[in-house]
Amino acid sequence: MITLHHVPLARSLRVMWLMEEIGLDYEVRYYSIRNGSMRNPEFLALSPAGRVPVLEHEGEVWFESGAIVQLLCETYPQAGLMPAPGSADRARCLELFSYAETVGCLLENLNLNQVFLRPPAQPSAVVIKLLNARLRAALGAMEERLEAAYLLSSGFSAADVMFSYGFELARYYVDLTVYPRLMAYWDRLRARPGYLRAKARDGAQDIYEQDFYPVPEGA
Ligand SMILES: N[C@@H](CCC(=O)N[C@@H](CS)C(=O)NCC(=O)O)C(=O)O
Repeated sequence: MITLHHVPLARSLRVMWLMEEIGLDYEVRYYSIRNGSMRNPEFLALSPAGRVPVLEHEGEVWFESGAIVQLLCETYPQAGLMPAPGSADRARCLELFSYAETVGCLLENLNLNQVFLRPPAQPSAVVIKLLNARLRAALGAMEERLEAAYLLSSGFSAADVMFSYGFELARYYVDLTVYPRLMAYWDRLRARPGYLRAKARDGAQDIYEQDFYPVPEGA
């Protein structure tokens, strides 16, 4: 029995997509960041910081998307989605898991400043400008480094699932067309049947009300 605790378009989408790539059967419990459902005691007992994803997997409870993705890859090694310890791409894969969260933290802070904060807690235009520049630098560096069809030379992997999730949110803050190699790569990923099955179960996002959130004037 596998249950994913999920918010549409949140980092739990990484886990959902990975489970589709592996071919697992799972149930989904849906939450919203906006409606208080993530503050109920039952959920907080599973997730110490009240965040998604949480995965209940055969009687165990796992949180943190990177850890869950790694645990799933190790539990189902036949899927071949993560290089084994000692293999050539292992270091690159683990670096990318953490790099994905470097990008994730920038996006989370942009979300806080430009989506969730409301007056009188005015967001700082200078902080937004800085976060946006750091996000563009992190994506630009990957645009320069991307040389093959996927991030690892061994082919499609969990590193692609972890990292490319950032595009789902970055598109609200950055003109992604300035990264043509990354966008061709993302198009390749989004054509995968596993991704399409995950998006069909993702649900309607209620995080963003606008299609794009520019850096405020005067920053
Ligand atoms: N490092 C954690 C971050 C989890 C996280 O912050 N999830 C967000 C959604 S993407 C969340 O649950 N936010 C709810 C909140 O901040 O109240 C992971 O990768 O799982």
